[in-house]
Amino acid sequence: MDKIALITGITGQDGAYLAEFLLNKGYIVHGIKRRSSLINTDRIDHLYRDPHEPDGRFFMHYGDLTDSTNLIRIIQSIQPDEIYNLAAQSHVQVSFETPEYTANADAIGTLRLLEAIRLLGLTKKTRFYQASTSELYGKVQEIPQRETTPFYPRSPYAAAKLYAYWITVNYREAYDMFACNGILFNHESPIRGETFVTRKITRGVARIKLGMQQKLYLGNLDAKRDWGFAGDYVQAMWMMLQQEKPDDFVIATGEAHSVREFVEKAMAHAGIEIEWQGCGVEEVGVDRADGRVLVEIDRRYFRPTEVEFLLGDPAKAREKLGWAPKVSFPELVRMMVEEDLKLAEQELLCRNHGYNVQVSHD
Ligand code: NDP
Ligand code: GDR
Repeated sequence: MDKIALITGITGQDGAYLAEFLLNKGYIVHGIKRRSSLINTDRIDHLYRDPHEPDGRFFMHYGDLTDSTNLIRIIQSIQPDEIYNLAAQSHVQVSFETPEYTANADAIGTLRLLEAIRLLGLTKKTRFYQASTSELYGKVQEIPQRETTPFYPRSPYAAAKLYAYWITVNYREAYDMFACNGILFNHESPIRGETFVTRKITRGVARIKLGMQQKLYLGNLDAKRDWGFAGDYVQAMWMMLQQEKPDDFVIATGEAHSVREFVEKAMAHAGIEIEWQGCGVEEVGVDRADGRVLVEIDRRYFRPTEVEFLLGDPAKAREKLGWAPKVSFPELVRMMVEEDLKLAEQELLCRNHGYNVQVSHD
């Protein structure tokens, strides 16, 4: 019998990569998507087949992590072998503006899924993956961060994910469930949400290069992150659920770079060399060739409490799962810039023919 997986957050970056990965492994994949006034399935449309065709292996269900009865009904009808809980209000800065909703979806949403598994008598059948995060480490306690590093969340998002982390551990211990936390460090791709810093930069660089945008406005350039490629990271999620025993794993590259370095590399891939002038919020990134200001600081993008430095130690994942990242930092930046250059060219073409393309204002 083919395995059945349920992915929450299937319309997001990781959901799209994971769905493709599992379909290629022969799984039947079900996903939960939210109702929205505009179509929100761009990232997975290429996987979707007309439901009228026979032998469908990919199914979508309307649902929401804030709606218990909906989750229970979906899980009851699917009887999944594996659930990947990727759905979340995943933007750290937005969580300061919507803390209650973030807690509801990210913390209690996880509890709702675990309870659904328990209520439906699926604790022995259904394996559970929780999308935990390096944001749990927050204020630096130890470098690099590993599974044993103490947590110190620095945002409503991270505090909600802390609850989700521990409730997953608790259900594993209390009910003997196969439930795992993947403590994933930042992972990016050409389909990364446009308001996360990497994609904002690569998209901005591409548009500056093609003369469609003057400047890039950013916040803290000195924050450091351990950035990997999302395609590599979804494989680790699956590997965790194939182990003999459930456990928690850090997934990271073991290499950290600053936002500033990301900007420099992305610009360089587009053939622009920048130098930094001034300091603090007055600092600017200037095109060496013609002195144009291409990067400016905007206070709006500073967070009330910042996470300055995340660097993961993936040794346990390497040893126990046999997992290692394949895409390096320069390859990741290049891949994202190249894809955004292609998109910007398409957008320019549309614009020149009188069509408007939707853009983010963050
Ligand atoms: P995205 O923001 O790209 O995707 C989030 C997904 O969750 C979307 O499909 C979104 O739907 C859905 N969603 C949001 N709220 C709800 C809700 N209330 N009910 C149902 N679905 C909802 O995130 P990523 O793919 O980048 O991340 C996946 C998970 O991994 C998240 O939980 C994130 O917090 C976590 N994580 C991500 C890391 C990263 O670097 N990417 C690192 C560590 C953890 P819609 O499309 O309709 O908005
Ligand atoms: P993060 O990702 O908060 O690490 O959460 P994000 O890309 O939003 O920020 C990374 C760092 O860049 C700094 N920064 C900016 N960030 C944004 N978004 N926009 C800016 O203009 C900007 N300028 C500087 C930030 O201050 C921060 O230090 C991501 C999400 O995917 C979470 O869901 C996930 O849990 C963690 O990664 C691991």
